[in-house]
Formats: sequence, structure tokens, C-alpha cells
Amino acid sequence: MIFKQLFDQETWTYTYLIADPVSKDAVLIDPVNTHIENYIALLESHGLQLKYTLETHVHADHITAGGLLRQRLGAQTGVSQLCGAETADIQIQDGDVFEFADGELIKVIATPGHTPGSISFLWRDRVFTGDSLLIGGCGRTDFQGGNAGAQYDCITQRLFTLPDETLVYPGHDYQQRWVSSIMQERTTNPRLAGKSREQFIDIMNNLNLPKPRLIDEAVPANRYCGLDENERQDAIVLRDETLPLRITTKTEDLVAAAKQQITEVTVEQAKQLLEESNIALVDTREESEYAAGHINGALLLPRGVLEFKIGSLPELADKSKTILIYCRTGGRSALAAQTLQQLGYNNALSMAGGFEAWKSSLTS
Ligand SMILES: N[C@@H](CCC(=O)N[C@@H](CS)C(=O)NCC(=O)O)C(=O)O
Ligand SMILES: [Fe+2]
Repeated sequence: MIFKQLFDQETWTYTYLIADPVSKDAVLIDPVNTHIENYIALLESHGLQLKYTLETHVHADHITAGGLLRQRLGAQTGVSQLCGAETADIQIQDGDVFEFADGELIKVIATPGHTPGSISFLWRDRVFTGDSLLIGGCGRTDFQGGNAGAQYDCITQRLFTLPDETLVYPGHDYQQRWVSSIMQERTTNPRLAGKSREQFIDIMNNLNLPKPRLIDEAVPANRYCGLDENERQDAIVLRDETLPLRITTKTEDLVAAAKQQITEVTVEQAKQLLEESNIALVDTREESEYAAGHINGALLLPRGVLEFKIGSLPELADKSKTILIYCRTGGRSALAAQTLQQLGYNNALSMAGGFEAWKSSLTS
């Protein structure tokens, strides 16, 4: 597996990349908007496909790159449902499990206190605690609905009960420390080790920290996955209110849900449509697949960059035009047709069986 701890020195924020070099699935935890180009370059350098961006909470001190990464790469954004970030694709709940690559699991542990929607992510032997538990400290609880008692309870009952050797990767560190462990924090964290709930609450109520510099800008932006005001309206349109808010982790589930909402046509029907009318034909596979062979006249529009690139294709400017989409076997094209519907195209059709079915119809 690929694991990288990235650092934003402006806000002392840690971002984490977890990826599988075989399946190419990648996940980013707490990405920062100013680093978007670095993330894209990093993903590209390993040939990775970003599947999810996950937030530990609605941050007060920096703006997330989640919304931009959705626009640019099609990655789904995940934020706790208690964060009030309604444009996030996945409204995360305690106990949710994100599956990626071949059986890699990221488990969600609700750790409220710094904010009501703060969560931690457990992957293999490491836990990403956001600002719930920091190295030798913890996130403040004096704004954004913070609650010191809740923070004490979740740290002592949920995080400190993980195996001692579990590595703790925090959301920030203001002294250039990178990683800790559950045992180290349980036994040495000055706010928690040997402290009662009352003592902890007393400490937290007397920190007297200045307000984060960017709070007035960051909190509202992060509730829209970091998008600025001009982009928010689009984000609302993109979010499909008819999809369940619960997470669907398996691609097959997403495809099955998409197929309920879109219209599929057979290869024979597709051929007829192409002969009879002026429709747009879209190949939504990757560039390399397209280069290896495609249906004559098809426009290349890979699903991962669909929302991002569609505006540059004049053939797709008319949203009432019939658009026939295909991929290799019909899964990605169903998802792409669904996305087009969400973008306001009312005649997007997916070709069942994809290019494979098309090729066998020519030889049979
Ligand atoms: N000086 C920083 C303060 C950042 C801050 O308050 N960070 C929050 C997390 S969002 C916190 O809990 N800090 C804990 C601490 O400073 O001990 C800024 O202006 O951004
Ligand atoms: Fe925070």
C-alpha cells in the first residue's frame, strides 16, 4: 500500500493519502485547497484514481480541497452528517465502513467534542483522529458547538480502548511532531493521562486561545466542501437528492442504483439510433482504452473528468440532445448517464454491455 503524510505549513494541517498500487484506488483524508495541484500531480505520478476525500470535521482554520477534487477528479466527498455539509456526497455516520481497493476498510469512529460532527478514521493499524486527539493535546472545544465532556468521553472510551500499538495520526501538530500511538497518548497526554472528566473540562474551559485566523471564511466554505460562493449553486445541483444519504461502498451498488434512474438501450437499439438521428455518442472509458479501439465518431469523455471537461465539448452544449454513452461493459456508462441527468441532460442513454457487446455484435 501507499501511505503518505502531507503537511500544510500555513495552517499546520496534516493530510493523508492512502492508496493501493495494484487497483489504483486512492483516498485522501483532510485535503487542503491550496495544495490541489500537488495532490493531482502526486496521484498522477502513481497512476492513482481518487475514490474518496474524507473529512474528519468541518475545519475552522483552513479550507478543504474536497469539493474541488470532486470537480476535477470525480472523487466522492464524505463528511459526518452532523457537520451540516449537505452538499457532501456521503453523509457519514458512526460505524460506517469505506471499502476501497481489494478489501481495504476504513472504519468511522464518532469522536465528537471539538465539533459535534468530529469523526476519526481507523485503517489497518492506524487511526486518523482529526482534531479530536492531537499529539500531547486535543482540539479546542470553545467554538463550533464544542463540548469538553463529550470529548473526554469519546477519547477515553473509544480511542484509548483501541490496541496500545495503534498509530495516532492527528489533524494538526503545531510543533512538528508527526505520529504518536494510543499507548503514548493514554499514558503521557498532559490533558488526559490520569485526569478525571471534571479536571479535563476545567483545562479545556481555561485555554483562552485566540480565534483561528480564517474561521469566518473557512467554516462556511467547508460546509460546501470548500467551494467558493460562485461554485456552490452548481454543487447543490450536482448533489442528487434522490440518492440515499447512507453510503454505498461497492461500485456494483452504485451502478445498480444508477441503473434504476437512467435508461439503458441494447446494442441493436443503439445502432438504430445512430443511423436514424443526430445524436451525440460518448465514450466514457479512459484515454488508453479509447486509443485501443472505439466506436466511430465517439467523443472521449472519461467518467472521472466528466463534470470538469463537459463544458469544453460543443457537441454536448445542447442539454436536450440525445446522448448515447458507452464504456467497456455498461457500468461506468450508467454512472455517467446518471451524472449527465444530474447536470440537466434529459436524454442521456447508456448502452448495455458496452464496447464488448458492440464488438461481439459485429463478429456474430
Ligand atoms: N493559530 C491558529 C489556531 C488554530 C486553532 O485554533 N486550531 C484548532 C483546531 S481547528 C485547535 O483546536 N487548536 C488546538 C490548540 O491550539 O491547542 C489559527 O489561527 O489558525
Ligand atoms: Fe479543527
